[in-house]
Amino acid sequence: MLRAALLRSHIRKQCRSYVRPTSQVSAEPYGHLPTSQSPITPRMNFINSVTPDGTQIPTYRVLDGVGQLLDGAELPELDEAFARKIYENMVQLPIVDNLMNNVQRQGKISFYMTAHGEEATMIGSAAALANDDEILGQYREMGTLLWRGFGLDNVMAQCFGNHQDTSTKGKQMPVHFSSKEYHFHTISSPLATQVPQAAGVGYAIKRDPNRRGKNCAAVYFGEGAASEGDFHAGMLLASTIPSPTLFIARNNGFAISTPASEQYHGDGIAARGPGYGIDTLRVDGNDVLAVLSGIREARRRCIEQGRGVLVEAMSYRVGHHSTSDDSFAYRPRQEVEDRKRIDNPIARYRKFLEARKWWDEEEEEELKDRLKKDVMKAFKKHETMQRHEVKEMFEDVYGGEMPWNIKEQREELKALLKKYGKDWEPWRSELKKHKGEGKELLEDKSS
Ligand SMILES: Cc1ncc(C[n+]2csc(CCOP(=O)(O)OP(=O)(O)O)c2C)c(N)n1
Ligand SMILES: [Mg+2]
Repeated sequence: MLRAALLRSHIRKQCRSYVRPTSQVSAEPYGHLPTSQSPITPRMNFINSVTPDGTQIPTYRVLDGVGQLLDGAELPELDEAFARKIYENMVQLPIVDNLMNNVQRQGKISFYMTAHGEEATMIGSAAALANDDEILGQYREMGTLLWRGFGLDNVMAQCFGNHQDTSTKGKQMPVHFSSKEYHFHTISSPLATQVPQAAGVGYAIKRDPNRRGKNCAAVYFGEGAASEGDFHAGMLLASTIPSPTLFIARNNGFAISTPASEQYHGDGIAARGPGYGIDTLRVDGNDVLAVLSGIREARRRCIEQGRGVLVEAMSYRVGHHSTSDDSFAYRPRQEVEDRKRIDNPIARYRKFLEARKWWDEEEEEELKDRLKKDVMKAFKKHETMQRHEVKEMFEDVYGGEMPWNIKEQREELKALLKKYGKDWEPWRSELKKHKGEGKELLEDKSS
């Protein structure tokens, strides 16, 4: 009884402290609620990025479909040598891609992915970044590495996984590059894992007095990957713990067979930036000068404000998703043929260069000839090159000392090599492909 009375008295006191006499209530109809600066309004106003009249976030463009400057557009700062370097890199990409695609078809490598249709997005963005900005790619961004001077030898060595693959030592699938030297973080196939990691890398840059205000972390991801929770985790992280993280969404219209229209109902990926308080721009990903200008400005903001910026580059994936895909099973061949012609990123930029007398037909032929020869030469050199020593398989799986389970696997393979290595033909021929032919593992006394 006593406890119930005490409780009633406690509740009465609490109520008195909350409920004010009406004379003390403010007559101010507007103002702000304590946790927001949102203005008060008597009108009920639902907002959406999908508007009744279909208005969408505009797409920034500099060149029209035939390479002429758009009315009111400003050219990015660009001298002839730089403009030509951009073009040469754009032309190189499909030459490498076509060859490697065929090489995969011949069974010489296990897998390949092209950047067909996204040459302007890749090269324009790479050209806008500093070469020591950190890149966290999804898998289609080989062009950014080539821009930085990674070179065809390294590309071939990685794709063939041979003993010159210093990038991933034959441990990764083709095109899953990694390079400390070129500030390119290791590609991992699980989608969007690179996005929160990039916000972390951006934060690390911000904490480093030698890099703060100088570099950013640039993360590439597809519009499909942006459906992953990791995309939102990364955006939120860069928004609440600000860091110079440049989010580059490559909206190429497809996530394998799923069209972008089935990935989101809102206005693309760009519509999500303002939700995180992140400066956002949508660019024409087929217009290399728009990408160059857009990413340059995004990078400037990133570094100056120490905050995340989002750029959505709109393009069309002209190639199949990868060599494991046949896209004509889910999209009309004619659509692809049309998109190859309309707004073609390379042809459009070439027209711009020709109009300025920075390029001509003769140079075009000379360039294509040279690039094809270079690519073939690198391919021939690496095609038959031996792979890493078998022993290498167990090295560098983790940092530091080799853990017991890896040691156990190494011993198991040693035992199998002793048993079958010399006597069973499939093993004999497989071992010949490796430097040392497995002998180094048998001789290894480290365990
Ligand atoms: C977490 C996860 N789910 C599914 C996959 C299989 N997968 C690989 S690539 C891909 C499509 C990604 O599309 P997008 O992000 O738009 O990039 P794009 O290939 O168009 O460049 C899918 C579903 C995966 N690798 N990881
Ligand atoms: Mg996509």
